[in-house]
Amino acid sequence: MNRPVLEGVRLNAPAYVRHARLLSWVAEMAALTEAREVYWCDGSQEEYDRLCAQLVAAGTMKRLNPELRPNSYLACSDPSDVARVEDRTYICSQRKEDAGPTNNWMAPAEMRELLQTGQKALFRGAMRGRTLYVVPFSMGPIGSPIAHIGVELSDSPYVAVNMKIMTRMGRAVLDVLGSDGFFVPCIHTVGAPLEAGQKDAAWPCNKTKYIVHYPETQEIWSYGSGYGGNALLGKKCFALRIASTMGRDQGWLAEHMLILGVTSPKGKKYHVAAAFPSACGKTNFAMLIPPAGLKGWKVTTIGDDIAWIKPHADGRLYAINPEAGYFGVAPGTNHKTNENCMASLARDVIFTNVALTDDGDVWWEGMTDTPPAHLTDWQGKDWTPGIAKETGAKAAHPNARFTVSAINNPALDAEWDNPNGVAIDAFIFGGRRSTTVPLVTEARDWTEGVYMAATMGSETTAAAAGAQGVVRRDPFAMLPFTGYNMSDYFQHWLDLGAKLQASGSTLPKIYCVNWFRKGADGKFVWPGYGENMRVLEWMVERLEGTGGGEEHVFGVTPNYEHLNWTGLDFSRAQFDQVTRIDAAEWKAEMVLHSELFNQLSYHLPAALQATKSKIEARLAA
Ligand code: SAT
Ligand code: MN
Repeated sequence: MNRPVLEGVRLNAPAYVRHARLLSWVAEMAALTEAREVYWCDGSQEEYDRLCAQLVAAGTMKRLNPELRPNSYLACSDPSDVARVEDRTYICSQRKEDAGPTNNWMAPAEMRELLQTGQKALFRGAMRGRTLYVVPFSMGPIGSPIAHIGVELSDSPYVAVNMKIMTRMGRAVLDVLGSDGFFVPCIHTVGAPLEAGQKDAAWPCNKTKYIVHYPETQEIWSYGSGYGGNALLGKKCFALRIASTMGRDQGWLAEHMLILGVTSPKGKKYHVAAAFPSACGKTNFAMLIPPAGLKGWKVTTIGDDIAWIKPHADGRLYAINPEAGYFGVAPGTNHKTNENCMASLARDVIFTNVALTDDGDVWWEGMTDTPPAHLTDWQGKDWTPGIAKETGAKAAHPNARFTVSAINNPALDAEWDNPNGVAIDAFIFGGRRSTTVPLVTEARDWTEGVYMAATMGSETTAAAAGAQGVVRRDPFAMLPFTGYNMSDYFQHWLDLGAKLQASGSTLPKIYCVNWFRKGADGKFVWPGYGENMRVLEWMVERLEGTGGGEEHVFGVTPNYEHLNWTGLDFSRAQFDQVTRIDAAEWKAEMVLHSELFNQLSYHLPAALQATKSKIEARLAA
């Protein structure tokens, strides 16, 4: 085979790389970005340790005290680069209508000119003075019929080590890829070329940022950020935005969902996939420990953020977690809210933007009731409870994260790595709403469930740059992640349901939940966390046909008697606070549904309009 040669740069491809298109693409990108050298990641532990040591030497990461937090690191980002940048995220389809009104769009040719082909294209020379890391990764168990392969080229070693934890990464992937397998090319640069003699920043990045997807050619181009979903391109960019378009074309679903196993005291196991927006407790729900009063129930984790779901020959929907690790929100995580998560974080973790204790461990808001007397905050400044009281300064950034392998999780489901996935029995959709939306509602049918998911609203969080706590519509918790027209995405869900139903299979039940209703005192009424098991138990009873419920304007909700209250002091009045359906609130809510449907009028499925009219008629009656 002819191996491409670059002028001045050796491609350095190991002999096991046999894929001609991959080799020529790497050569082309190395030439465009003028990378100093090319390094192919093999995914070994030795490589991970070496790159981490290099990041420590460069000042990007600190090694934590090995006695307190073995094999763990703290990275602190540039204060301007702390979350996903939705306003800099683009879907560049040929037709604007195919990106739809919820995505930023630019014509592919125009975007390519800006990033790639123009005289002043941003990627030209963007990696000067840096190493280009070739990161081959599999989303899903290597070789699984539900999995897909990507290759990320990045000038960030921080990205390379995070990808090692978050995906199945390295040589084994190239072995599956062979000489002509399909992969999604993902190119990422922090956009901070180094001139000869220039000292590097601890967290290089660029004020200008572009997170770009070309759905038709299935490419990802990311410029200027080193953080999270902007830079770890297997996650939101591939596993949601590009994969959702693959799913539309191939008849499957790529969803912003955790997957959990729930086993009843009788030993019967169900699988639930649940969609919540970023930073609304997906990781906590996926690792839930049932309260003492609900003895015999067990929850196990398959995934905490993303589900790829494909119809199986048996007529059911099977899901895999395409990821191999968790990139979760640290603040608020503690032994009470998520014991399994705390255990997962005992070792082998990369923390980003949490605070450093004086003895070389980590701390974040909510980890302990009493904060340490002194910390170094995520920006490297002195922090004390006194300073915090005076200035409101947070020790950890609200979107501080941990990166940790799934195998550290004591509640990991035995099937988590099963290449065939697990059969889904129920879907849950949930937003963060202080008012209006009841604790739990069951959809009467698939269409009503799709309507609930499509019209879901949620208060914004620190996971995305911008204002926080504002209610916005977040259909299917996919607003920032659907790689095509949102109305076409709704239609895809309806079509898939109709197809499965026509084949005679029982569709998963669909539920809408809200853990976040607040009382007049501004405090959450529902205790949440492990107590959410009570709602899960009710769902399982509904699946088994034994659970009670009462029909109302938009679905079925349990009465106080229908939930198991053993071991929890939760009064009828409190239950009423979290389940009450207030007609005036719902009339106002329906106005917001109308606004959404107006925005999405192009290709909006008629079945959803019809469902809306029915709800409005019931509300008016
Ligand atoms: O930064 S990420 O996009 O990976 C996290 C999130 O927003 O869910
Ligand atoms: Mn997420």
